[in-house]
Amino acid sequence: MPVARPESQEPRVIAHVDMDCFYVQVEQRRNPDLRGVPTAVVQYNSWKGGGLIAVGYEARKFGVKRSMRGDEAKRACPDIQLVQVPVARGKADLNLYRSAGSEVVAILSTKGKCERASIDEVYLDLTDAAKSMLLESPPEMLDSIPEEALKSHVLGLSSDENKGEEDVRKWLCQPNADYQAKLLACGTIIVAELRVRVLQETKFTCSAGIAHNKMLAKLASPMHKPAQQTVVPATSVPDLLASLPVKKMKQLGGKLGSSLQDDLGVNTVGDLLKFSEQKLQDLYGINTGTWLWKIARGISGDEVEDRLLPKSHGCGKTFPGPMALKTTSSVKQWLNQLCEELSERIQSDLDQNKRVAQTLTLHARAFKEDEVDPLKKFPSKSCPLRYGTSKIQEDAMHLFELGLGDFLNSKNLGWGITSLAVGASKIVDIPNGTTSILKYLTEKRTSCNSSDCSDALPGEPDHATSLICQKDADTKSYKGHEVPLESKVEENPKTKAPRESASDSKRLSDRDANAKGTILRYFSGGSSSNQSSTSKVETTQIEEQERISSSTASISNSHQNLNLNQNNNALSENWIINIEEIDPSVVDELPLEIQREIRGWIHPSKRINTAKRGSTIAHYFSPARK
Ligand code: TTP
Ligand code: CA
Ligand code: CA
Repeated sequence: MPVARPESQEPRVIAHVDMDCFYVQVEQRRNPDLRGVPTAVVQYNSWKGGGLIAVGYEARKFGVKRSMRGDEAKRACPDIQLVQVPVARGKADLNLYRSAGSEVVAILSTKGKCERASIDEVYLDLTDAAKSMLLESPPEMLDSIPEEALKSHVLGLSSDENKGEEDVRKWLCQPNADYQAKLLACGTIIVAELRVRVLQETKFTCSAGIAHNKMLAKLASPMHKPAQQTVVPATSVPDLLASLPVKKMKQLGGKLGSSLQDDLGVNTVGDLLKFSEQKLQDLYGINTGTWLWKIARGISGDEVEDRLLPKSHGCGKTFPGPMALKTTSSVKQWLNQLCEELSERIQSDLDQNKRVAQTLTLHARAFKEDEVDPLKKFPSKSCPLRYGTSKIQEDAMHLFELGLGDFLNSKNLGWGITSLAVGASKIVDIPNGTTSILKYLTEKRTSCNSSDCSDALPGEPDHATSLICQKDADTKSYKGHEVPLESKVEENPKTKAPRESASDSKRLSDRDANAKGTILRYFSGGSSSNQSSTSKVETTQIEEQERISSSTASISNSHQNLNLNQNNNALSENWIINIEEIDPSVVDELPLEIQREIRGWIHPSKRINTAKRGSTIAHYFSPARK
């Protein structure tokens, strides 16, 4: 259930930055012939041309949407170029996109606290940068306001096309504005400059929302896409929320939002203003009641976390229709592939960032030839993570067998697996200065006693302690693990922004950037000379369409801690997954049906309605309300 965090007394400036049609832009940078050409990226499973996972803006003009398959997209836009996601080990390999996202994060994180919220988006806390700018070079003192800042959409300003930039200039430089508004004006300029830098250094465009808190910034960033930014002055918040459907608000997409609509007749977030805090608390409990009362007023205390690296790693694969896995040997074969990738990723996280993952989790979707309980879910299972591919493979298979045993309830029934995923979570930093992981573990081990162990497991564990306790609890322990024992510790990973592919990203020449003027012009330009070139993707592989189960999560999302272990067994005893530890940024990488289940736990509303994802929130705000 949502909880209102105490909001800061000091005004803050927060930005939410989201890349435009991200995978398409990455492919267009790789192959410049695709620039300006209608393009989409398709899934690896290519039944009917493959499901579209990213659609470029040129293709959107033809009505191409993410919900389509390649064949349908070709009918809507015959010239569309379909690029298949890179493939490794028989499944999509997203490393290219992850690295491209890291390049952007490396630039954005130079101006303030930066939280990587997904593969293509971040939150920035620009409060300090805005304060410095206000002291040193406030907008009214600047020789010239950057053109990109003048292109901002400021909610509440008149939408007269001809006077747009002039109005924004006046808003940015208003001498009588209060301190909060002045900081927001500085934030607007800082974000515009960052977006220009991102374009120059990576060739990617992005869109942004700038506001006084995360909630409002996130609502604003998709309002003017692609390659534009939207600002929410405090005075515009009531109008913005008055017309925002409750279901569009984070955490109101599920049962809570339905109850507001059905039981209270609340259709927009602004409609909540009719109810007192007391009334909302009586109806929904103290925490949720207060949270609802606050969001109706645009108040949110959520902080931008200082996090450039993911909180967990995951990889998975779907086996739709006739491809379902029906033998343990076929499951083992695929689990081995998934574990190999997971192992590589946690190993590289260890090598590059000096971070250790502590929990291994197995998720699966399954069916069985049992009419009695057809809706029963395959239980997710977790255990301590042991480094080394073969150990991860062995443990994942063991978890699968445990899950299958529970799923079948000891009955000898036929079964099939339609998706499999493995995850590594509870990732902790190895302290600075540690030169040997083995030494670190040994030192910690001596300070651990049995009472630490039992205390650490159920709640929010002391990570360092629980790492050892878990190893002790696991009879196989870390002895002989394949973590490189002498890891070099160079610097704090938090300050070490990954920039893997920066070298590939030749700088956009000044001539290009200047000629285009603003980012938007750069984006909408581009050659169309290559429209007739052939599709880059083979679409012959026929597969049954993935069926996404809409059934509810097997584990109630009302519990903060999801005890994924219902049985007493050696490996998964007492293992608890905290939903806070599932990184939303990696959920995209899991099979769709598992994504849906996990999203149900994290944010009941997130991406439930993918059919409308191509549209912006902007159309909910009529011009009169601006
Ligand atoms: P989004 O930010 O949702 O979309 P987008 O960047 O393609 O387009 P927009 O300009 O509207 O923001 O997702 C980022 C990337 O994540 C997207 O390019 C592809 C990937 N993705 C999936 O693989 N599956 C999904 O269901 C979604 C929503 C995204
Ligand atoms: Ca995006
Ligand atoms: Ca996004």
